[in-house]
Amino acid sequence: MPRLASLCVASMLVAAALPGCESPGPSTSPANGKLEHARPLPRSTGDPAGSIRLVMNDPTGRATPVDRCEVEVCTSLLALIEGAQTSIDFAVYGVRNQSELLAALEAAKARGVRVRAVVDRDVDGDNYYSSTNAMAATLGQVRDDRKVDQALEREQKASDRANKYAAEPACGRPDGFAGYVQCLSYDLGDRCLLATHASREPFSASEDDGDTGKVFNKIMHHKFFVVDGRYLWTGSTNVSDSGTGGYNANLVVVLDSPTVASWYTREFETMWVDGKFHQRKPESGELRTTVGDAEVQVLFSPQDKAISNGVRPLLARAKTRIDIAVFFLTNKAITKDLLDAHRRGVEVRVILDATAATNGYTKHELLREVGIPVKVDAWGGKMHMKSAAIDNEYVIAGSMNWTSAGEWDNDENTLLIKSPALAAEYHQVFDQMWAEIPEQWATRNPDPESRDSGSSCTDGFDNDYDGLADAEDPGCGPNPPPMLALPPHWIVPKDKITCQHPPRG
Ligand SMILES: [Ca+2]
Ligand SMILES: [Ca+2]
Ligand SMILES: [Ca+2]
Repeated sequence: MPRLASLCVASMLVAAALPGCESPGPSTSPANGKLEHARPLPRSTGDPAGSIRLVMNDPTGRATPVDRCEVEVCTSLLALIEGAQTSIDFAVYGVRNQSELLAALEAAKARGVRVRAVVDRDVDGDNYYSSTNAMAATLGQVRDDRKVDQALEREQKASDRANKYAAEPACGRPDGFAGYVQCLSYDLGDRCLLATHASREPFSASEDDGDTGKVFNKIMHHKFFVVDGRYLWTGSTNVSDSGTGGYNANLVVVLDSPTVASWYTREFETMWVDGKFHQRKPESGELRTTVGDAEVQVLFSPQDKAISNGVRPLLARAKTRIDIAVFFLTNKAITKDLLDAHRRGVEVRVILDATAATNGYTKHELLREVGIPVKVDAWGGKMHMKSAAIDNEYVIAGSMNWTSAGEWDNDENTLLIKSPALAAEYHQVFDQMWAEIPEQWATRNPDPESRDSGSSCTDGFDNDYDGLADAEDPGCGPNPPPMLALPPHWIVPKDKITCQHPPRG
């Protein structure tokens, strides 16, 4: 069987015709041209007796990542694992130094609970987090996306995608930035906001999810657990010393809902049983239900296009306020939605991660330029919430960074929750975090590994991913270097019907 499987993968073009080989992609229905899901959805009329809880971790005052399970983003998960009776299915990016959770999973398995897991691997089989291999060895039944990554890498090499990034940009390349150039133009009514964004390094092709792109890796980036087919723990929190350990700002959603749990089981089995990840997954169809007093919609990435079909329509409809707490703010279309919301009088606020605020594609300075308040976090950990609340009515939560990779490539889940009670809770925690970040970081950007950023010089962690941690990082030295400039933007009067860059040269 392994030999046949590798033959199937190796000969993508003829695989569908070989006996015993599955078609490499999802099937297409001739009737409507849409991708059919291999796994039917169970019928449901909603879960009026169900419940949803938000847990938000404010990292203020935490000194280092820890191998302990003491904050609620972790204890909420530990309780579910300890209470499991029949099954635990979980999909996580990886695992690092969370021995209490791992011991609880082992104990569940030992008492007869069926434990199955999915993790990320790159084309070389490596995982970002150091304890992932130990967990896989201990639990068994752990599968990953490596084969699909390898197949997608071959396809990408065969395509002309590389040429796109080598091509000369339509606008001027900013000095000192070697990467793919975005020529950005936004309509401000009587004026135009123009920008040329690019990464410093030549090979960061676009809005990356933090991976350097050295090894091909589409990321299995979920962080969810389904317990006994009824309880769901999900959100932005990685199972790591900085995630469930409590060092980063994260958000967890805990549901008691057989309906929503069944959608996540279906997504899990698409990966674990069918071996489909990323572009191989079929569309989910409409996933909406009621859980208690809340209305819940779920979109899985990449098949459900969660930014275009989920996040953006909510931002476009916002009437009074939008509070966003995210890691990356690089998405061009979301930036347009926020500029438009500001123009129609919506109060928009953003809290952004300090490392992501140094990214050549970050859009937060564009928002500041028109008067949208953006604060950059100044604690040692990351702003990792990937979330928002809108109009005291909606909460957006999940694993997805609001980036192209989050929408189009990675395996992710996004929940849109209509619940005035939960939205009020979110706005309140947001207010608190907002007040805790010093006012100077509403106009300037803190160095993420320096005395600007809380415990970053003593946390044992390389906060800005430059290979140098704590005292080794120049930001923590006696003469910290100035922050590198971001690519330029400027405002011009609008003299045409639409805003556009002047022709080059
Ligand atoms: Ca992968
Ligand atoms: Ca560093
Ligand atoms: Ca550090």
